[in-house]
Amino acid sequence: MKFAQLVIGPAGCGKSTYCQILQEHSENQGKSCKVVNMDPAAEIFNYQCQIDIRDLICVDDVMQEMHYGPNGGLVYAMEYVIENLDWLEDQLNYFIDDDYVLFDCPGQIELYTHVPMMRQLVDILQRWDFKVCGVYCLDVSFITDIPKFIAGTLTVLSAMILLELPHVNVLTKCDLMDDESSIYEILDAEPTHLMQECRRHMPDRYRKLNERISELLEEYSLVSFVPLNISDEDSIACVAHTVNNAIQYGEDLEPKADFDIS
Ligand SMILES: Nc1nc2c(ncn2[C@@H]2O[C@H](COP(=O)(O)OP(=O)(O)OP(=O)(O)O)[C@@H](O)[C@H]2O)c(=O)[nH]1
Ligand SMILES: [Mg+2]
Repeated sequence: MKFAQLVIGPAGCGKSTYCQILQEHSENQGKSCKVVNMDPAAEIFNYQCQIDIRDLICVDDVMQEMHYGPNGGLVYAMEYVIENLDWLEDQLNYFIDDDYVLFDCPGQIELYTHVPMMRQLVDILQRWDFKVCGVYCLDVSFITDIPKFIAGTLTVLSAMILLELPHVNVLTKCDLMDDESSIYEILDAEPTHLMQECRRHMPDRYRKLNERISELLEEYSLVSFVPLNISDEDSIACVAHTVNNAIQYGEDLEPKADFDIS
C-alpha cells in the first residue's frame, strides 16, 4: 500500500505552497515525501518536483498547436494525461512502497465539479494500490464573506461527491488574518453565524435559498475545515496529522525495536 494526497482547489488558493510546506515538514521529520506536479500549465513552484506532467504535455504547446485558449487547453491536456497514464505509471514505478506522494493538481474548478478526468485519475491511483486522501485547499478569504463562503463550500461538496475519497478541507493563508482566534470563532460558530449573516445581507429572493443551503450544511455537518498557518509549525503538524488520520497512514508501522528488554 502506498499513500498519497490529491491536492486540489481553486486557482491561487495555495495548493503548490501547501505541497512545498508539507514536503519540508515531512523531510524535517526524516520521512520521504515526493511531489508530482499534475498541472500542465504550472509556471512556478518551490518544492522539489520528482515527476513533472509538463514532461508529457504542457498547455502552451496545446494552445499553439490546437489553437485553444488557456481553459480549453488545460482540459485537453488533462484528457491527454488520462489517455496516456502508462507514462505516469512508469514514472511512479520509481517510487518505493514507503514513499508518500503529493499530487499538486491544477486550479481549474471544472476539473473537480463536472468533467471526469480527476475521478478517472483517482480510480487509476487506487488500482495502482495508492490510498488517496483528497485535500481541498480554500483560502481564508472565503470564510469572511458570506456569499463567497456558500459558493466555496458548495464547490468543496461537489468535489467530495465527485471524487468519493477520504477528504480533508484545508483553510489556507491563515497567516494573513490579523487575529487568528477569529478564524476559530467563525469556524466553530459557522452555521449560526452563516444564518445570521444570510438574514442581514441577502436580498429577500436569495435569502431563502441561502438559508436552506446553510441548514443543509449545518444539519448534516457536510463540510468542515482545518485551518493552516504556514508560519506556525504546530498548525502544519495538525493538518498533516488530520490528513494522515483520514487515510490511516502510519497505523501499521512497526515500533522501532532498538531498545534492550532484558
Ligand atoms: N501569506 C501566504 N501566502 C500564500 C500561502 N499559500 C500561498 N500563498 C501565496 O498565494 C499565491 C498562490 O499560491 P500557490 O501556492 O501558487 O497557489 P496554487 O493554488 O498552487 O495556484 P495555481 O496552481 O495557479 O492554481 C502565491 O503568491 C503564494 O505565495 C499562505 O499560506 N500564506
Ligand atoms: Mg499551483
